[in-house]
Amino acid sequence: MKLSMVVTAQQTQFAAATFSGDLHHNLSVLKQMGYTGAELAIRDPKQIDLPSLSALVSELGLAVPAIGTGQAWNDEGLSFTASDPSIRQAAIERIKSHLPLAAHFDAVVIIGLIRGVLKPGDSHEQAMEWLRSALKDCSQAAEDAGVRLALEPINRYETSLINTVAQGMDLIDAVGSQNFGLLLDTFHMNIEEPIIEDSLRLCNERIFHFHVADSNRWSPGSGHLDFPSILRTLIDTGYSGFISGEFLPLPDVHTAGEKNLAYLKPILEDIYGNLSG
Ligand code: LER
Ligand code: MN
Repeated sequence: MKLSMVVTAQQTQFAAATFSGDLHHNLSVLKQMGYTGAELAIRDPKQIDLPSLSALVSELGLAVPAIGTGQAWNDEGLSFTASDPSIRQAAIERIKSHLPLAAHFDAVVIIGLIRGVLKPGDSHEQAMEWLRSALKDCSQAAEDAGVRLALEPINRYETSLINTVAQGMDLIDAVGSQNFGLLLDTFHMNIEEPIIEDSLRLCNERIFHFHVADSNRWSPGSGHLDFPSILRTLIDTGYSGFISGEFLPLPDVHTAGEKNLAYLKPILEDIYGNLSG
């Protein structure tokens, strides 16, 4: 079963970076729990020793389905839509610098908050133009590297740039690359999408990656989201990638990770059992 969790490879201020701290320890714990993948949040690939990371991941037999890049915004302020062109360019170069790592692991590269956050008075139209241009540039490089990019619609309290799946689909049309799709996150969808299942169907084969958290951003099963229905719809779209846990480490990281697995496994077994039966 393709279940993963977000693990941060470098220290960050992001609250829902579920596992942070010693990477070797965290990946081992994840494996022991029964996860088969680790989504790695990496602020700067330059500071990652690929041979040792690769050896660690293969020793544990874990897949790396996705690489999160949002820490470059959170911790360094890099953004595709900053008014300073040198910051925009640095953000583009940072995303491109993830491509060799992503190609190595066959992971998608996540475009989260590196798209930027508008300040009061900034022009939304101008920001969207910079965003489209950055994404075209990065998608071309991603195509050349054989890597897929997944932009995550993020709720309105974190950014005003691409909150919904429909806005994400418009961006996909504008960017015009087969290698550019979306990462959908049930926490954000619960805030922004009128009917989560309809939005999953709208995105369909452009769902490149999937984050799960419940309505309160605790692990699935802790809030009011209808995961049996959401996951059935997701799998009906043909999605065969990882279902990646990105939730608050509450009441503690271990309990949250165990609860996620214990809650999702029977739901997925039921869905897959019905598909094959
Ligand atoms: C990252 O995947 C995410 O969901 C955002 O909330 C980051 O700010
Ligand atoms: Mn997310």
